[in-house]
Amino acid sequence: MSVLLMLCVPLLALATPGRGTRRWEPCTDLRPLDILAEALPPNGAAGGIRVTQANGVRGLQLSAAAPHAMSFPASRIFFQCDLFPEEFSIVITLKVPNLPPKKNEYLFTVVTEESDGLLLGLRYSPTRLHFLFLSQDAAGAWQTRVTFRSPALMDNQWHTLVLAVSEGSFSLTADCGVPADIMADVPFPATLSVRGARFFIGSRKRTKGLFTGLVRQLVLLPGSDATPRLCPCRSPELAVLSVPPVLQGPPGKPEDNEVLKYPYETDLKVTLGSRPPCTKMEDAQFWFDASRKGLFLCVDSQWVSVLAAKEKLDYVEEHQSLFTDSETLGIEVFAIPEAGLFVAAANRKATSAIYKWTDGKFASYQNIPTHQAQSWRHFTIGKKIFLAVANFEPNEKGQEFSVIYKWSQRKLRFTPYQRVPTHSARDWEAFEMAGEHFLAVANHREGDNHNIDSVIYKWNPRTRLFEANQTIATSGAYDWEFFTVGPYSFLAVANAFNGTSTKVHSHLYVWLLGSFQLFQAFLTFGAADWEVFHIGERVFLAVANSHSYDVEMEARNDSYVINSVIYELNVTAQTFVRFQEITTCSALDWEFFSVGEDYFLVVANSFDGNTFLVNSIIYRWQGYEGFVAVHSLPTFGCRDWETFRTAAGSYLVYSSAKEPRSRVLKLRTG
Ligand SMILES: [Ca+2]
Ligand SMILES: [Ca+2]
Ligand SMILES: [Ca+2]
Repeated sequence: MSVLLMLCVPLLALATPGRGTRRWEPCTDLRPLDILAEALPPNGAAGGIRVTQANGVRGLQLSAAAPHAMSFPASRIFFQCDLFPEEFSIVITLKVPNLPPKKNEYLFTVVTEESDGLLLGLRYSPTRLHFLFLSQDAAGAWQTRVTFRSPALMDNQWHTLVLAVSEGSFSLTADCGVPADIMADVPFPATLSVRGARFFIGSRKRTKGLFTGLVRQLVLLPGSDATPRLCPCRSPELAVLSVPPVLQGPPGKPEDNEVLKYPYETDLKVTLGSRPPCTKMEDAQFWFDASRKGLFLCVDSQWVSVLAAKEKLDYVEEHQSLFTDSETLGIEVFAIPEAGLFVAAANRKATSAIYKWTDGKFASYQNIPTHQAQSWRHFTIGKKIFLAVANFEPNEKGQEFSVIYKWSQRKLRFTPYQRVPTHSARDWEAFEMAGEHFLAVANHREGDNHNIDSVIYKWNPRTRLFEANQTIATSGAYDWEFFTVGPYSFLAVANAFNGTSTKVHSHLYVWLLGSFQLFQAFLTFGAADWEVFHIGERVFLAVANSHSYDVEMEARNDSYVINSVIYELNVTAQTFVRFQEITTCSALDWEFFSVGEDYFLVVANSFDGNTFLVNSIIYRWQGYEGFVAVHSLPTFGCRDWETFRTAAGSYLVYSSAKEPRSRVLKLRTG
């Protein structure tokens, strides 16, 4: 692989599954996969599964259930292909029974349906913990066993174990303690197929070896070690990566699951109202904070949140999971008079989709063939309504172009209007100056060359087509942003990469004497987005820095966690000056919005160097203090934020470049 491509991979990992680059295709989602939740029968149809409470914490008691009751086909989570990840971790929270020393019980297994062969599994005995897997060599298939001396689990308490596997290295951590590491002669196989296999929770498909304790958490995290996500932790024996809702909720609300009714082991004490005392007396008691929809557990004289996910939805609430055909890069929300409100999603695969707001949700409206679409831009010229897509890849015939679509009043659909030759287009910006209409395209690269021209097109009212008007040299251009200040028109470009470094200047141009001329240069780091906004008389320009990389420097793991910068226009000095720096995790978008009299910025944090599961942050304008973080939202490969308003309220929507699901969030106001 050329040096150039190696450089491109980290930078473009999220936004561009680029051609020619080596790409690892995971078979599953790369986020924590809640195996326990997956196995729970949706309607509690299977008998014998009981939710039981022990030491004030809920778990599942499976020993009265048939092994099949807690199983599901592997294909449900291995939906892309069927290879078990070579590197992964398993998190399990359990309360083990008192067993005689030689008795063994299965915590979980993956078993082939046909031959009943065990592909992998975890087996517990009072003295040992065995991780079993099938390995193959020239001589045939072998069951391999990696054995840990059992951590002291038989104390009638809950414990959380993390087993992290990476080829020949196996590591077991109990309650965030010191890990026990084993280097095995036989590595975990790189190509363990789970085709036609099932996951069994608490069994090996048979009644023999059924787990008779309680299990509260069982999560598979493909691709990485979960320990740094869980530890350190205030109550490490209950460290949470993902726990099924039925084991979280406040009592009396068994999540509409009629069959899962529970004979409680102990009385569950839940206090309502404002923060009650939490001392030794209240240990292991719950407090349900109705105003914040949070459930807290009194542990060691401190209230510990046990419903963290819901508690975070205080500021915004999830409104819709918008499942898309493939991962989504840019999104564009727009309204068409008399037709309604729409969102256009730029999808990674062969088609992109437009959704219409129908009965308070986005519903599928139109599919449009695109070529690794990066973004959409809606604009109007007189009564004409357009939507332009930036295509990153050539079509099947090798022709590379982006397309402007026009809304047909007759068909109530967008139809192709004009093709424009582009080079790995990232973004379109539409704007109007003195009654004339312009479109600027961000050409990212041509082949391996990132230092190419981006083009500004002008609408010719006579031919009714866009024609090239000016070219501007750019370096891995990612985004254009147009704005005006008084009589002046500005156009900013985000330059992301020059072939050797992401540390390049992004430029701001001003319209003078019939063309855009350089106004100011900003040093940026893999700049992916410019966002302009006004607060009162003040004008701000925020850049999203996605990656710090230089061919001269070693690629450092933390180079995604860098500062993005907000600049403010100093009118006297006629220049933008640094106003505030905010640490971001491979930021790809800023979105400014206001609610009532408050101003907000939300950032799309996409990657921290290890995982795409990072929090995106909402900042509130606090005048003198600048922007202050007020809310963090767990997002996965977050790519683009948009805001919109309907009669029912204000919403945020964000796309994920890593899973085929965008999310619509409703802002809680008042
Ligand atoms: Ca733009
Ligand atoms: Ca933006
Ligand atoms: Ca945006």
